[in-house]
Amino acid sequence: MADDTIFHKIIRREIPADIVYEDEHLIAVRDISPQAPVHVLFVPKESFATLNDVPSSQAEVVGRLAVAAARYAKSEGFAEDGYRIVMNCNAHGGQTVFQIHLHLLAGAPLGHFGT
Ligand code: DGP
Repeated sequence: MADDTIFHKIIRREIPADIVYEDEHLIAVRDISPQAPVHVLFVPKESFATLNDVPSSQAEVVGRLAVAAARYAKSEGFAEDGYRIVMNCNAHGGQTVFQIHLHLLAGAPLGHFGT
């Protein structure tokens, strides 16, 4: 169901999670299977299964995720060293949870990809 993913359950406090930030628009939780020393997921409270489902009129939903990730990086002191943000979409993108979310990866040099 569109509003019954693992992230909706975390937002509703139905399952435990390591929540590092929350406001009226979004929640940020540590990834259960971290791919970097810092791996935090920024999830909007509005339901969108994939990035394909976000209309232009609601572009701020995605913008808020990116700005919240950058603010978190600054607050945790790794913004200067840098970080990566990623949003996977559908099968070829490797998306496994169908509520949009931004991955923030940091804490070590991540190397280049896609080249
Ligand atoms: P994606 O592949 O882009 O859909 O990323 C989904 C991420 O969600 C993946 O990195 C693992 C993470 N994840 C899956 N289940 C849970 C969970 O129950 N709790 C937390 N914190 N993260 C989860």
